[in-house]
Amino acid sequence: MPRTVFVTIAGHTNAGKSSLLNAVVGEKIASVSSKPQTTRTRITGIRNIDDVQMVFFDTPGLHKPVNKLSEHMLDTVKESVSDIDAVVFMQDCTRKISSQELDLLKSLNASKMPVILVLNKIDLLKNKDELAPVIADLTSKVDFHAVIPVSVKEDNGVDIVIDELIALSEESVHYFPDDMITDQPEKVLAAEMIREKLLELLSDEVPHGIAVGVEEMSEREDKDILDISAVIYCERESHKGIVIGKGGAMLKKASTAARLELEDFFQIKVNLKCWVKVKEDWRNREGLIRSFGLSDK
Ligand SMILES: Nc1nc2c(ncn2[C@@H]2O[C@H](COP(=O)(O)OP(=O)(O)OP(=O)(O)O)[C@@H](O)[C@H]2O)c(=O)[nH]1
Ligand SMILES: [Mg+2]
Repeated sequence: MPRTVFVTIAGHTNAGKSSLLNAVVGEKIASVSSKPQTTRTRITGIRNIDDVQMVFFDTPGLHKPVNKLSEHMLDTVKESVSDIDAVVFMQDCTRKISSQELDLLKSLNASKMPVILVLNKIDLLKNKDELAPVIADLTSKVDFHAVIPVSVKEDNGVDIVIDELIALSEESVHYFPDDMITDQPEKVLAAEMIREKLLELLSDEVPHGIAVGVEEMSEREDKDILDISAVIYCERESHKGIVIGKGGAMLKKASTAARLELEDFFQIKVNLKCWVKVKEDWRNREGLIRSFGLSDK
């Protein structure tokens, strides 16, 4: 009999949620960066193991809202933690839990949602004994269905998370074709790969004010080449100069890194062209947020 389990991955920004999604799906479908607020929308990842279809929703990280985009991101988290079978709450084991995170956990407890606490980044602990007080503190405040220390980076413990979720699966038809790994269209995947490179390469507030749109993506008829043209939007004229860099150096570095990843993902030679445009203060403009696919309201 087919079984399914729907799981939302939630937690503070930078905890490693998208890293976990990529690890469980076995392909890099979500952008990962050391900068906070990397994920902006809900990303679906699908993994099939024997008769069980596991559907994961990666969500934006919890943070203090700073603009309209932030508010949409936090709404996405709220909307993603109902009508599912379990929440994987991801916590960086080296940082303290905030009241915002505790509020979410308490509301999940109140709704009787099974919550699996995944304590990530245990590779950063000098001494594994440091985990016990962290677990004692969290379990005194919240009821967890299970507590699993992991290091996604070192692929340590991810299989235990999967086993725990399989145990929560229920008999039901599979909602997605068995060869599907994500609901993200190819243009969105490509745009996110470009944005990820800019997030890693740029510093300060510039990368957070970037949106990327892939305008064209087509395979040539006469050659095995995928042509991709993308527009990088930033919030200010001064940011445009930073994104392009001296003599175009920054843009070249980012687009080369993105091209290599695109070639690896799509398994074809890629010709990537990027333009940079300014959309003043777009993160506070509803129409622009919507046009970038970052809100459906
Ligand atoms: N040391 C260590 N770093 C990790 C581990 N897992 C993820 N990271 C790093 O943590 C950073 C954040 O990872 P993401 O997966 O983007 O985190 P996220 O929770 O999706 O972040 P947001 O989308 O901003 O909410 C990246 O630099 C990852 O490489 C881990 O197990 N150990
Ligand atoms: Mg993320």
